Amino acid sequence: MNHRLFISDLHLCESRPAIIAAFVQFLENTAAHAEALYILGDLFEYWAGDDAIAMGAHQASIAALKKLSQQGVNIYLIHGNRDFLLGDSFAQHTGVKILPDPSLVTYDNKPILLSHGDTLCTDDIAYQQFRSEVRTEAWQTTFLSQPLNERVAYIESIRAKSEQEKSIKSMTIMDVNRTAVEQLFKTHQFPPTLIHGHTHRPKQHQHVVEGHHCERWVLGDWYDHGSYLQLDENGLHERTLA
Ligand code: LP5
Ligand code: MN
Repeated sequence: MNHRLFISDLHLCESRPAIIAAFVQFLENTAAHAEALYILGDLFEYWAGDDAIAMGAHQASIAALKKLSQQGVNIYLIHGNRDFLLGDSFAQHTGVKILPDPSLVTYDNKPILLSHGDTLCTDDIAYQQFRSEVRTEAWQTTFLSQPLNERVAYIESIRAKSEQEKSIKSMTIMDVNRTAVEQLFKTHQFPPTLIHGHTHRPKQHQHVVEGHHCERWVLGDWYDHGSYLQLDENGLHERTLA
């Protein structure tokens, strides 16, 4: 069976050229041999709108995504809290298919639930309030009607505010809430596997939800090195890039 790959939280930005190079290499050397690549959010440090494609800051990554999809690899993306403005133009330009959060897919006749993971951090009340505001169509239409440089400046100010607030939030508040995770498993008829990112705390967790054994795999970020999960006929495997 053809294998599939899962990544998240790369936070690609011009100031970290090594990670951009690692991502391009990963697409060319690793993802090119897969049947599908799932990007579970926060591919970019931030995405201010699809008109950023023309600005060229992410030229190498975008070209590599386009090449990979043209080679026949299915690329799927779930929005992260940093790049939820990735839209139809980005999808058309790259061939990436944007999936809703959460999405249920099947592999080897088994369901696998995919999410960015931020919706599970329900103890982070300030973040959830911020999230529900910026995810409305009205807010996004107003935001996207501003010039790109103003949007970028606004995002920089939110980033500063977010970093300041994160420094005083506990690690527990910023992790997923167990009840929210169990509710998600229940809503989707207890799939044996959930894969998500966002917390940057790569680990495999076991949950028993109403008697059902459910595994939760948390993806790692790409700050120090790249990492991904590979799914094949033998199950999920953690892989690290040199
Ligand atoms: O991303 P990460 O892991 O560092 O932190 C997240 C939460 N923070 C965010 C904010 C993003 O990092 C920055 C914005 C991304 C760009 C989006 C592009 C679209 C435009 C949006 C512009 C409004 O998501 C952080 C969580 C953390 O994950 C762990 O789960 O805690 O949440 C926060 O820290 C949010 C604060 O608690 C609330 C922020 C309120 C901002 C209020 C606006 C103030 C206006 C000031 C500017 C004039
Ligand atoms: Mn995130």
